[in-house]
Amino acid sequence: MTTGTTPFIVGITGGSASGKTLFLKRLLNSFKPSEVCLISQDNYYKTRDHQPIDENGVHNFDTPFSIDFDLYRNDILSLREGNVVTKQEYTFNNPNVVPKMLTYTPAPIIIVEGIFVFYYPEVAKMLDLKVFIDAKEHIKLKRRIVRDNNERGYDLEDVLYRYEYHVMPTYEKYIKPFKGDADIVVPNNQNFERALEVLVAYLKTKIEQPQTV
Ligand code: UZR
Ligand code: MG
Repeated sequence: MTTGTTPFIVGITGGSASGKTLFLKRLLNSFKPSEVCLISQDNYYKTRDHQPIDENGVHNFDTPFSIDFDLYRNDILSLREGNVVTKQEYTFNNPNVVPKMLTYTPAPIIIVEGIFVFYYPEVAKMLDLKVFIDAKEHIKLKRRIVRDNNERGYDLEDVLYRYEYHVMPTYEKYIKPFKGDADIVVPNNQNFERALEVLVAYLKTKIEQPQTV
């Protein structure tokens, strides 16, 4: 399919549990489904047997090697070229969740979200706008404990170990250094309402005046 216009690509990153998913859920609610397509890096984790293992024998999902980056980049490119892309959902190894098939449909706005989207140069260079969601460490940890227990079925000991040995070092090494590349930094310690309003208004202008190829 050729649309004659090229989509506007927004990259959204930030530390784990900074509020990316919630921010995006709210953002998507402000558009028609045909206007925005979200392609999340979370669905591109390699299977458990291909994950790096740390010195204590625990799987480390927090390295850029944990992601099938080639597939992620190719799917973004394909979507940008106007193709429909399908992908099986990643369920975070939660045995209580049956994976769904996801369909990504080309749209004037494509949102690329995940902890490494500014880090991977081939993804970063495709981004027309870079947004960094920022939150204090203790707030991210609090959110992560609640989320990992409710949505991903992990116990507290597991969450605290991963946070200290995988999540925090990854934030320092692969996420925080790219904060300076962001066009917009959204502080999300309490709420992001105003920032969301500003971003939605800006993105609406991109739908009204699509970029020509
Ligand atoms: P967000 N992750 C899991 O918890 N389980 C998996 O099977 C795969 C990934 C976590 C990952 C990372 N690390 O911190 C987080 N760990 O998902 C990224 N441990 O997702 O940005 O939504 O927090
Ligand atoms: Mg998320």
